[in-house]
Formats: sequence, structure tokens, C-alpha cells
Amino acid sequence: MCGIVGYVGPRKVVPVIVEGLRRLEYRGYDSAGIAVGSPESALLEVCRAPGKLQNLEAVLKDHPLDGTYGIGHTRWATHGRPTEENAHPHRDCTGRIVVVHNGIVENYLELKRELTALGHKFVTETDTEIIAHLIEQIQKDSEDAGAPLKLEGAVQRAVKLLTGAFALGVLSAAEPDKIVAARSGPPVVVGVGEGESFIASDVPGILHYTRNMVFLADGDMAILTRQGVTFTDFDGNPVKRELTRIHWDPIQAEKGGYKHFMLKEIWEQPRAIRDTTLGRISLDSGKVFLGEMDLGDEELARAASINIAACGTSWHAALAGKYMIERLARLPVDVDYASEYRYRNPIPDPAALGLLITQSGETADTLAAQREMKAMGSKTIAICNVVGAMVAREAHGVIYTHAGPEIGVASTKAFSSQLTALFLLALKLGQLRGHLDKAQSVALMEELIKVPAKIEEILRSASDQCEKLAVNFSNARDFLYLGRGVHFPIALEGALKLKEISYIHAEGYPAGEMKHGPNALIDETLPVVVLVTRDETDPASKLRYEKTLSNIQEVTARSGRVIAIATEGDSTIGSLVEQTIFIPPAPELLAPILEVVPLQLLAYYIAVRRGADVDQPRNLAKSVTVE
Ligand code: HGA
Repeated sequence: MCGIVGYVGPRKVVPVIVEGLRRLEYRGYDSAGIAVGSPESALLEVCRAPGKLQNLEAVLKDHPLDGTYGIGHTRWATHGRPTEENAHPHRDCTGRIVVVHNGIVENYLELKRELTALGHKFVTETDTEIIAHLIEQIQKDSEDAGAPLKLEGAVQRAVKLLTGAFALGVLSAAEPDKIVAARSGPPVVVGVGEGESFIASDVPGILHYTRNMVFLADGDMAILTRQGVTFTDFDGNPVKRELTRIHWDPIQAEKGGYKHFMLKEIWEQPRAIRDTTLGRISLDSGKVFLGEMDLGDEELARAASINIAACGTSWHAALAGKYMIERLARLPVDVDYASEYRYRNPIPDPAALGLLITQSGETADTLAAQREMKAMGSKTIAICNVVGAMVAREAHGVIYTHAGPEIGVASTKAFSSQLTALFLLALKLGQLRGHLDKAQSVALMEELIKVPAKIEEILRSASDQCEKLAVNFSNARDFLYLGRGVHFPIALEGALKLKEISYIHAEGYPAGEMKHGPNALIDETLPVVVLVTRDETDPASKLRYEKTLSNIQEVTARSGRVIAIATEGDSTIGSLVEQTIFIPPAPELLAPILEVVPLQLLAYYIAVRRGADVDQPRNLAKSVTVE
């Protein structure tokens, strides 16, 4: 949510910032703005526009800005409508201090009342505006007391008065060529160049200019000038922060000839899964190496149960992970929506292992659940895609998914990589708990290694078919997705993909639940996507397949239009349903990684036909940094 980009240095500041904001567009936003200053100017010039960045660029064309330092912001409104006035940057009364903010100031009404009583005039509906006035007031008070505070000193005092979450960028015309940044919650990355410095909400925003980055921790401030960056805590004490060299190719975060990031990311899945598996399994020893773990094997083996907390697509991965871990390791798994975790008053069990799944590693709800788990004495492991992200720093172990930057708001390759990581974790736990011997482990690993090539086959064979299906189904008002067992979370994920990007109402259900209510929805207009793959060698899979066939018949008996996702070689299914998308055979627990691919393609092509903004669906943000 929200993109922040700041720059101080010799380059033309407006293009650096606007280009950076463009690369952060995937985070989701509904208005944008920029503030620029120079040593010659007594004020900071601000330009803002509702809607997409091109609106801001149009305003900038008519009123060009120039300067030597500046800050820009794309806003995803939480407090106040997405209008020009509410867009960031926000100013103090004098127009000499500006602030951009990601997060929510929870006590802003109280602070606003106090500042209003002191004569401050507020012109927006946002919570953010109070921060600019607060800094102004603190500086004024310090001058009146004869001990004037510099900008960073005033920001230090201000942040201590805020409750809630914030990533801040602050400029003052009185102190040109300086940017002060602070973090308590949402991410801030600092770029350290030669004679220039940058801040951004995420790496792609500044990766074109520098690969040397520092990730701020919660409670950190950074003071950026042309000469370099200093890091302090909120009391102004210097802190040492490690420089990270980013090795991504900036091109990885670009569309590379695809019409949308989402399509590119769907096609990147074979690579993402290979990279997530790479170096973590040994076919010789049958061992799994999970890498970045402070937890020893003995501690992992001792876990009495696992509590997984996640949101959205990651929650679906968590549900599938439950089936994997319970089946391979016979270890009980609970799955919670991270946003609900603390409200269910969980029963503390230090022997339970916490598992957090989040693509960005910065999802506020998931971080809150992690804190709750730790407070109850549990050790936590994270599955996350962004190296160095908050969830990873807070965890006792992390399994990074190596999906590469995911830009499309609707998650695709991060999901299949999460499933891969969960499968590896299930294998590891199964071995540690004595439920998988070497031969069984190696057999499952060999199947995992085949998954990327099978996805390549699906991409080649099912893309055109899904594009054609989209012609027939893009006008549907509702969709149902059905699955049983480990395929049920994939039904949920298929429905979520369609909702997110096409705005068609869709629901995922366990196939066996239909008769308990949803059958009432079925008529000749309702498309029902059913996951009905099978693994001939697995009796549990065969049973599940047979039951799902009966559910399909219940749907067709009521004239529902079934699209089946089935296994190549299935000669029964074709005669029962309107459409079948075939995928290669795979073991029961790995089939979900394949099944989701045609569901992603179907959602994508339907959304494209409906003319929707696939990469930036309305009202959604990529990394959800507010609770
Ligand atoms: N609360 C601020 C910033 C919103 C935000 O961070 N969104 O991700 C506002 O509404 O302007």
C-alpha cells in the first residue's frame, strides 16, 4: 500500500521520483503527489492529482517543477477520500514542511484537536496532515525555548507522540537537500549512491539507480543528504545498519514483452518453483535443507502442533499446507486468518510452532499474529518472498520463496512457490517425526522436481483453451469453484483470483458442501469449476475423485455448466461436463501446484475480456501494511 520515493542528489529530481513511483504502482493507489525543494527556494513546491500517475504527469507538464531534493507518494486512501486535497505530500501551516506517510495515525483526532487549539489550520481529511503540523509545532516550541531543533530532532519527538503505523518521509525548506525518514511498521528502504541518496517503500522504486540498500528496522530513522545517510533510533542514538547488495535484475521487475505483469508472473512459475526447490533437497541422501533456521532439527521434531496465520492467497496456501503437513508428518495444524488470530483468544501453547505466510513479509495482520504467537511463548517460522522483510527478521527461522519480485496485485507465482515451500517443510517434518523413510522422501522429491516441466506443459496446452473459454464465460454474473481435500484450498484460490481481477462474484466451496446450501444457486447460467484430478496410485485420491464425480453429476442434473480440471488420460470426465482442461498426472499433494495454473489463466483471460485493470485491480493493494 502506498508508494514512497525520495531523492536528494544531482539528477533531475522529478523524473527520478515519478519513475520510481511508477515502479511501485503494483502496491496499489488512488492518487499521487510530489514535493520538490531547492536551496534557493523558501517554500517546497507541491503538485498532486487524484487517480493514476499519468494525471500527476499531466499536471506536472503544465506546471513543471524543478529542484535538488524531493519526495513523492502514491496514496491508497485510508482516512479521507482519494481527492487531490487528500493526496500526499501534506504541508504544515507555513508550507515549509512536507510529509508523506504510509500507515495510519490512530490517535490523529486527539492530536488534531490539540493542534487546532494551538491555532493550526487543517485543510485535508487525512490522518497524515497532523504529522506536518506536529513537526511545525515542535520546532516552534523548541525555538521559543531557545534550543531550536533540527528537522531530525523534531521528527524524533513527533514520532514518539504517534500511535499506529508509519513509514515517513519529511522535508523542510529550512534545511535543503535533506530528507528525514522514519519507520514503525510499513517498510522503508534507503538507497546509498555516490553523491546521492534515495528512499523508497520497496526495492524496485530505486533499483535503476543503486543496488546498495539498507532496510530500515522498526524504530529506525534515516537522515539522507547528498553526502550520505546516517541512521539513528527514535532517540537520535546512532545505529549501525548493514548495507545489502541487491542482485535482482531490474528487468525482472518489468513486463518483458507480456501484456501484464500477472501474465508474466504466471509464466514465471516453473522458474520460481525450481528456484524455491534449488539446493534444498538431496536425492542422494533424501534430506531436506531449509537453510535459514535458528531452530535445530530436534526443536522442529518436538513441535506438538503448528499454528499457521496468513491472509488472502497466503491463507489458501496455508490451508493446502495443513493437508501436506498432516498427511506427511502426522502433525496437527491449525490455520487462522491472521486478522482474526488475536480475536479468537488463542490458547497459549509454547510447544506449538507458529508459521506465518506472507509474500511481502510486511503484511500488518500477519505481523500482528506473529507478535501474538511470540508473546505466548511459541517459536515462529516465516515463509516469505522478500529477503530481509520484517516477518523474517522477527522469526526464528525463514523459508524464502525464490519467486522474484511479484508486481501484479493478484498473487500467482508467490502462491505456487509458497505451496512448494510448504511441501518441503512437510517433507522435513515427516522425516524428523519418523513418518517418511529415505525411499519415500526421494520418491516425493523426484515428483517435486517434475512439477516445473509439468507447469510448462500446462502453460503451453491450456493458455489458448482458457482464452477461448473466457469468450463464453466472461459475462457470467457468478462463478462457483469446487474441490475436495487438498484441492479445496485451490478452489478458494481460483475463486479469489477471479473476484480480484474481473470483479465477478465467485465462491469456493468444498464439493461435499454443495448439498448443504449452495446447490440452491445452480441454474443454467452458473459456471461451476470443479477440481477433479486423480492419482491412480493413491487410494485416498481415488476415493476423493469418485466422490467429486458424484458432485459434478449433482451440478449437471441442475443444468449448471461444469468446467472440469482433470488428469490427462481420464476418459470418463469428458462425457459428464461441458468443458475439460487436462493437466498432467501428479501425486495428490503436488497436484494443487498444477491445478492452480489453469485457474489463474482463466481468471486472467476473463478479466482481460472484461477490460479490467488486471495488474492493479480497483480498491486493492499489493502489500497490505495496515490492519
Ligand atoms: N492514512 C494515510 C496513508 C494511507 C496508507 O498508508 N495507505 O497504504 C491516508 O489515508 O492518506
